[in-house]
Formats: sequence, C-alpha cells, structure tokens
Amino acid sequence: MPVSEQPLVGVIMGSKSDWPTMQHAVDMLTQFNVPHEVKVVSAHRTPDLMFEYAQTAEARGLQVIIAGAGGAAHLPGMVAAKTLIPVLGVPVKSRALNGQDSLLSIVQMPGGIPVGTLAIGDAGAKNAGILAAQIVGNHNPAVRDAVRAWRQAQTDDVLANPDPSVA
Ligand code: RP5
Repeated sequence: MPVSEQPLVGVIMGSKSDWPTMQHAVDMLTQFNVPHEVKVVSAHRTPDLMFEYAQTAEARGLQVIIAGAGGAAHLPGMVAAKTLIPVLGVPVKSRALNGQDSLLSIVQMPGGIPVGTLAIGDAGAKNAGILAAQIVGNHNPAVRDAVRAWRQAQTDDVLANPDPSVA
C-alpha cells in the first residue's frame, strides 16, 4: 500500500503473537490495493488505546475494522461497541483450546452489537481481508474490479488443474 494513502481498513490484533494469522488478512488487502493500517491493540493490556482507536476510527476515514484475537477474545466485540464502523472478527487459534474459545467469545455477541465473525485461523483472516475489500468495493470500482479478477483467477486455476494427482 502506498503509505501516503488514507487507510480505509484498520487491521488490529490483541498481540504480536496474532500476526502470523492476521498477516493473511493484510496479504489480501495488499493484493487488492486497499489502503490499510496494522496495529496491536489489546482489549486487556491496552484498554484505553482500544477505546481511543474505536472512537476515532470513523473520523479517521476507516470503512471497515478487522479485529483478530485469541483466547478470551474480547477485542472485536469491545471495538464494535464503541464504533459504527463494521467490525469483522477473526478468532485466532489459541494454544489451549485450538481457537474454540476465541470463536465462541467473538461470535456470541448480544443482540444489538454485531460483529461479523469469520472462521478460526488463517482461512478466517484471509476471508476477512477479502470481505473487507468487497465492502470497500461497494463504493470503489478499482477495488471491486481487483476482487473480481482475483476470484476469476481462482476459478480458472481450479478448472485448469482438475486432476489432484498431478503436481
Ligand atoms: C489475546 O491473547 C491475543 O489476541 C492473543 O491471541 C492471546 C495470547 O497473547 P500473547 O500471550 O501471545 O501475547 O489477547
């Protein structure tokens, strides 16, 4: 992403240890040329920063926030509670419970404060990046076209390689 561009998507995560998962979201945003920012923001270790991030997101021009966390994964829900920007939650695979804890604590929001919850782990992060690009693409034809082209290439690749025994 050109650093001078105003970020449209914020990618936040509870810990540096979430990065190997969350980089898949960032890879997709980069693929689609969506201006974005990346930051560690912890619901438990930096609660004041979390509220500040959520409360300033709209004024700073963000259109989507992707929030990844593991274990007692309160970050996506708490951020969603403090902003009207759509929040996509990525349950990071935890060491103790393989991400089941992360998934349930992100997906089971009370009615009234939605978080769009993705799958556990790498696939969820990847899909969060794609979904964020699709949302941005509603009002950004270049991003919409980039997603369209990528999807077509994905389809073409499957159709061109139907025999799984051939490397
Ligand atoms: C959560 O605790 C983070 O999102 C991370 O997935 C988990 C463990 O964090 P570390 O102890 O590895 O920093 O807040």
